[in-house]
Amino acid sequence: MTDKINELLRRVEEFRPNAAAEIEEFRIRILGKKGELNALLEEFRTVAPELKRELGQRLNLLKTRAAERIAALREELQEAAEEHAAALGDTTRPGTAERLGSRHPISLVRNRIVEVFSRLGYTVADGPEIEDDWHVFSALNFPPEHPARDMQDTFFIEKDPDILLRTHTSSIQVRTMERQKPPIRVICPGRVFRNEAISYRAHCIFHQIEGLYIDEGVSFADMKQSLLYFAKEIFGEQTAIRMRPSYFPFTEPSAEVDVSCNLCGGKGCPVCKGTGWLEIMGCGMVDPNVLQSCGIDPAKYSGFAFGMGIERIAMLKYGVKDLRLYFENDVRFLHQFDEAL
Ligand code: 2NM
Repeated sequence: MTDKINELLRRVEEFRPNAAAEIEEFRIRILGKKGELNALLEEFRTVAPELKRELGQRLNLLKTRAAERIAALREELQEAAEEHAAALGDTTRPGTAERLGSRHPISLVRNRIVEVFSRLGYTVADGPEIEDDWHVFSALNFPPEHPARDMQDTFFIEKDPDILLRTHTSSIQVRTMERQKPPIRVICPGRVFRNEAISYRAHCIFHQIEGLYIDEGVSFADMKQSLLYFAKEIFGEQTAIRMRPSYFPFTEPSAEVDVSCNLCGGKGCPVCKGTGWLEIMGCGMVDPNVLQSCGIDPAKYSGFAFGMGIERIAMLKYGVKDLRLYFENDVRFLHQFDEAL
């Protein structure tokens, strides 16, 4: 019997629980009504009287030790759990909300323009930012001595043959015409690069969006109506447009498009410099030389094209006064456009 008591005492001392449930299980097994201690007490009744004193003391010791050990283990486990919880913090508390990012105003305006033209059946085309002379200048009817081909205006990467950063997204349209048969209706957004001194109204990198529509019998009137629809969608239903004669190497005839000034309703104000009109884009009928260069028969097909600076449209829409803000990515500037458009 002494051996049994010692053995049980050893198990009590060596017990290492991992969870509260294991302690309770252990307690029931040892100290419970049908537990091992009670089994020993039962046996105790049958031992010889001369052994009772000694064994009784041992059994009492076992009982106290077991109770103490179980209480201590419970406390230990509880403390460990509290420490863990303190390290985690209160996991039931609502978290602090992270401020979401927002779309860049240039992306917002680009998406909006693309959406308007997609309703007119245009699809988006893309092309490389690093281009060759053909797709940026020659195919677009730029004469060999045109100033845009100068180092002053264009970033050249290699000379002979000329490899350069595109100065307009028209190069995408040249690639589209070379690849696709009419009818063609594409809208081409992208970054363009010009060697210019940076100021509040000029940057060496900016964003353009150009459109091109080629089919049999496309007229200047089609262009005017499409651009009027566009202007109303972007600047509001009350918007009027006017066209002024202009010149581009790739279109003939060419025009600048103005929209009526929304701020003064056309009466004249500081934003429109008293004219009542704001310039938003250039446009024109694609020059037959360009169609020819791109493998499209100018005797059969005609088309119009237009191009605008996304920064400029965004400035007019949001009243941004300094172009450089678009490139600094100051979140205080960017977050103003969270819910815009
Ligand atoms: C503009 C103004 C007028 C234009 C022309 C072409 C192409 F490739 F068809 F010849 N693409 N874009 C164009 C015409 C661009 O931007 C102010």
